[in-house]
Amino acid sequence: MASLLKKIADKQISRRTFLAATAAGTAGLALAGCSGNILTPAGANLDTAKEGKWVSATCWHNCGGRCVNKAYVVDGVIVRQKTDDTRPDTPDAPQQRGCLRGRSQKHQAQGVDRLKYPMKRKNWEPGGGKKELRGQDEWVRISWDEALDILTSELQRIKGAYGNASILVPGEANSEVMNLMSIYGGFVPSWGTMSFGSWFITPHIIGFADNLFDPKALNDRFDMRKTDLVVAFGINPAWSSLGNPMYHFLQMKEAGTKFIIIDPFYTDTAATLEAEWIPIKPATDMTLLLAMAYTLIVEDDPVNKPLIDWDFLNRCTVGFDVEHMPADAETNENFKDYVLGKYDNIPKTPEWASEICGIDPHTIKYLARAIGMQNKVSILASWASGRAQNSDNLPQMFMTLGAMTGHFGKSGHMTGASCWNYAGNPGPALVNPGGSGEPFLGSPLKEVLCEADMWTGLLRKKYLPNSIMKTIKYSPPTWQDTVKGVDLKTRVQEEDINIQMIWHTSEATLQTRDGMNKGIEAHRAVEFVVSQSHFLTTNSKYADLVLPVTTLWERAGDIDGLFSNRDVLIVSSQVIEPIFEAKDDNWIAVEVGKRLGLDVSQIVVSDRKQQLFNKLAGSTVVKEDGKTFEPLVDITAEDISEWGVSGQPQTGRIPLTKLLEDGVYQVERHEGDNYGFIAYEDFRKDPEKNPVNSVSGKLEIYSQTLADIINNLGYTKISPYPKYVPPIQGYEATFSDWQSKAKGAYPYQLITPHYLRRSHSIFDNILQLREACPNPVFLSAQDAAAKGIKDKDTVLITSEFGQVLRNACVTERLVPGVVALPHGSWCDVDEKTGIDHGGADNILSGNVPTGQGLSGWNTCNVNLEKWTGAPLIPDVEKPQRIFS
Ligand SMILES: Nc1nc2c(c(=O)[nH]1)N[C@H]1C(S)=C(S)[C@@H](COP(=O)(O)OP(=O)(O)OC[C@H]3O[C@@H](n4cnc5c(=O)[nH]c(N)nc54)[C@H](O)[C@@H]3O)O[C@H]1N2
Ligand SMILES: Nc1nc2c(c(=O)[nH]1)N[C@H]1C(S)=C(S)[C@@H](COP(=O)(O)OP(=O)(O)OC[C@H]3O[C@@H](n4cnc5c(=O)[nH]c(N)nc54)[C@H](O)[C@@H]3O)O[C@H]1N2
Ligand code: SF4
Ligand SMILES: [Mo]
Repeated sequence: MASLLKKIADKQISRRTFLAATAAGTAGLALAGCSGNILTPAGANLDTAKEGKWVSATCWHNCGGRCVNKAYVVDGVIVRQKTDDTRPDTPDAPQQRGCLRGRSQKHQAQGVDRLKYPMKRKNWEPGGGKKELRGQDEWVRISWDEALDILTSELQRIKGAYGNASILVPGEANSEVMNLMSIYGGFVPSWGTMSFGSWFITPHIIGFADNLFDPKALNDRFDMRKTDLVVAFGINPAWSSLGNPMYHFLQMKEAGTKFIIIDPFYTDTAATLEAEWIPIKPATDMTLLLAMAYTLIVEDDPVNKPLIDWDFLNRCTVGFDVEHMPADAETNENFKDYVLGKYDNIPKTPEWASEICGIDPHTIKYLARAIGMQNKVSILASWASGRAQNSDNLPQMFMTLGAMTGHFGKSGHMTGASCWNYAGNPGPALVNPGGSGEPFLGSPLKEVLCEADMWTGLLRKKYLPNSIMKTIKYSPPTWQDTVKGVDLKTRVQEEDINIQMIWHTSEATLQTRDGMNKGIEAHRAVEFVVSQSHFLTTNSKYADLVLPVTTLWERAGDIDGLFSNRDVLIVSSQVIEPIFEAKDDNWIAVEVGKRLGLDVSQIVVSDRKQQLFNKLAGSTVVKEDGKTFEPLVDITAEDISEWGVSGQPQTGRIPLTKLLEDGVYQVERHEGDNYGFIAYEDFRKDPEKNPVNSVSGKLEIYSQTLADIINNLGYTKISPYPKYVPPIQGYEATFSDWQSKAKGAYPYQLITPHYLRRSHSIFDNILQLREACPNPVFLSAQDAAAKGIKDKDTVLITSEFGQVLRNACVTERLVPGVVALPHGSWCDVDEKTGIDHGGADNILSGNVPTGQGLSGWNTCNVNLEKWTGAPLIPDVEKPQRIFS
C-alpha cells in the first residue's frame, strides 16, 4: 500500500501549479491582501491524460452550496478535477459550478495526512489510563481486530458499570452507530439549535415556515428578480453559499433590484451587489427592527402616506394590537403598545435603538419608509443574527415587520430566511431523491444533552430532560408535535447524568459546539473516547482510539439528497478504492454489532450500492404541468443485473447510465415556466381556507404556544411577542457602566462568520486552501490603531472562556468594536499556557444557553492585544498531522 502514496505523489499537480491556475480568476475584492477570494476554474487547457476517466464526484459536506464536480482518475489515482460541463451555461439555467473548496476535494481524499490505520493512545488502558494525556499522547498503530475488540470491550464494560445512559453519541451522528446503540439498549444523543439559532423553533410555531429547511417560505428565483429593493440582514452568499446561489442574486441585480445590506461587515456580497451597507452592532437587530416598526406606526397615514398594510395585518395575523389578540393569550400585552412604550415607559424610537445598534435615527427612519407597503420589497435574513443569546423573538420580529408592510404572498414581495443551499433559489423541490431504505432507530432512553451546555452538563453530571427535542434530528417539531402529551406549563427541572464514554462519528462535535475548553476537560474526564474520522481532527486528537474511515469518494456513490438545490439532483459514483485501511462507518457498526452478538440486520439493512440504487429508483421529477411528479430514472433489467442489486425495472425520464455519467439531472427552467412559486400566495388570498401551521392558523405576532414551549425547556424565559432582551454577552455587556459608557474587561463583540476556505472544520488542513485563504482575525482599522496592531501582526484574543491567537487582517470593512474570527479552524492548544495557536472559534465561546437552548455564537465578548510572544507562522507552513 505504501506505493499508493508514491503513485499519488507522482500524479499530483503541485500546489504552486494549483495556485497559478486559479490566481488568474480571482475577483478584485481583496481584504487588504490578507483574506481569500473566490477562485475560478483551474485553467481550461489542462492536459487531460488519455488513459483515465472522469467520474462524477460530489462534495460530502454541509457547505451552503451544491455543485457538480468531477474527478479524473488514472490508474486508481485522482489526477485532476473539473466542474459542471454537462450543459450550456445561461443565467436562467446555469451550470452547477463548484467553488475553490470543491475543486480541492482531491487533496482531502488523497491527503498525505489521511488516517491510514486504526491507532490507540500510547498510555491508554481499559478505564482510560492516563486520561489527562488525551490530546498530547503518542499514537500506536494497531490492527482492525484489536481496535474493534477494544471498542467492544469498553462498550460492554461501561454499559455494565454505569448503564446505557453513560454513553454519549453526540451530533446528528451517522445513523448506523445510533442503530447499533439503539438495539444495544440505548445511548445519549445530543440536540442543538446549530445552524438555525432562534430560527430552529420560533418560525414553525408562529406559522412563519413549515419546517427548518422550508424552501417554500420565499418566492421562486425568477420572481425574486421582480423585487425592487432587498433589505437584507447579515446575508453573505458570496462566502456562505458558493456555487449558484450568489449567481442568482447577481441576476436580481442585473434585473435592476437594489440591495441594502445590514451587517457588521461590509461583505463580498455587499460589494458584488453594489449594496448600500448599513453597519450594525452584532445581535442588536431587534432594536433596529422595533424602531422601524415604531416609525411605521407613528408615520403611517392611510390616505397621504400609507406605510402599513392594514388589510394584511387584519386578515392574516394575530397579536399586533389590542383588537387582534389570539384567543389563548394569557397576558393583556400586545406588540403595538410595547413598541409605543406603554408597558415599560420606553417608546422604541429610532433614538432609543440608535444608542444600542449604532445606526443613526435618520437612517432608521429611512429604512422604515423604504420598506413601506407601497414599495416592492423583500426582507431577507440569514440565520446568523439568530445565532445569538436571547434572540428567540427575532424571527418573529422579522415576520412582524414583513406583515406590517404586507411583503408576503405577492409577486416581488417576500419576507423570510435566505440562507444556506437554497439561498437565491427557493421554492418546493422540482426533483427529489428516493429513500435509502435504511432505518433510523432513535434512543429509547430519556436522557439527552443540549449542545449549548453539553460539556458543562457532562462535567457537572446534570442535564435538563427534554421530551420535545430528544428525537427530532433534522425533522423539526411542529407546534402539534411539540405540545402533544407535554405539560408545557411545568418547567423542566435538572436531573442527574453520568457520561463515561463518548463515541464520535461524522460530526466535529468537540470542534464545532459551544465551549471547546470545557469540551476538552470533558474528554479528559470520561473513561473512554472513540472517534471515526478521515484525519486526526480535533475529535480524534482527544480520543483514545481512532478509526480511519472512507470518504464518500471511496464508497459506492450517493445522491446529494437533503443538500441538493431546487432544480437539480446530483449523483456521485465511487471515485477511488479505500485509502490504506480506511473502512466504511457501516462496516464498523456491523462488526461491533457482531462482537456484541446483536442482530446486525437491524443496524445496516443493505450495502451502499443497494442504498444508492434505492435512492435512484425512488427519485421523482416534476412533470411539465408543474404539479405532478414521475419517476426520474429509467432502469432496465440489465442495469439491475449489472449492479447486482435487487429491484424492478422502471420507466423514467433519464436512463440510469446517462444519469451516472452526467452526475446530474437538471430541470430546464425559463421565465414563465410552470415551476414559478409565490410563497404564502393562497394564504394571503384566503387565510381561513389556507391557514398557516400555527395554533390560530394566522401569522402569530403574539404566540402563547411559542412562549410556553420555550419557557418549558428550563433555560431563560421569553415573551410571547417580539421584545428586546439584551444578550448576556452583547453590546451592552461590553461596558462596565452603560451610563458613562466606561468599557469593561471584554470590550469587543466577536462574530464568527462562515468562511471561504472551510466548510466548518472541513478543509482546514488542506494546504492549497491554507495558501489561497489565510486564517485571519478581522479587526477594524480604528480598533487596530488604538491597540497598536498592524496588518499581519499576531493578536491574542481573550474571552471569559479561552484565549486564541490569529494574525490580524486590518480593514475598514468592519464596524469598530467588532472582531470577526472566521469559523472552523482546528484548535492547536499550547498545553503550557492554554492558548490556542490554531485560532479556533469555540475556544472563545462558552456554555451559555438561553431561551430555546440557543448556541449564541455571535454573542461572545472579547479583549484584544498585540501578542508579544513568537509570531504565528502562516498555517500553510505548519507541519501536517501525518502518521505512517
Ligand atoms: N463558533 C461557532 N460555531 C459554530 C458555528 C458558528 O457560526 N460559530 N456554526 C455552526 C453550524 S451552522 C454548523 S452547521 C456546525 C457544523 O458542525 P459539524 O457538522 O460538526 O462540522 P463539520 O466540520 O462539517 O464536521 C463534520 C465532520 O465529519 C467528518 N465526516 C464527514 N463525512 C464523514 C463520514 O462519512 N464518516 C465519518 N466518520 N466522518 C465524516 C468530517 O471530516 C468532519 O470532521 O458548526 C456550528 N458551530
Ligand atoms: N464557506 C462556507 N460556507 C458555508 C458554511 C461554511 O462553513 N463555509 N457553512 C454553511 C452552513 S451549515 C450554514 S448554517 C450557513 C450559515 O450562513 P449564515 O447564517 O449566513 O452565517 P454567517 O456566514 O456566519 O454570517 C452571515 C453574515 O451575518 C453577519 N452577522 C453576524 N452577526 C450578525 C448580527 O447580529 N446581525 C446582522 N445583521 N448580521 C450579522 C456576518 O457578518 C456575516 O456577514 O453557511 C453555510 N455556508
Ligand atoms: S459550494 Fe460546496 S458543494 Fe459546491 S463545490 Fe464548493 S464546497 Fe463543494
Ligand atoms: Mo449550519
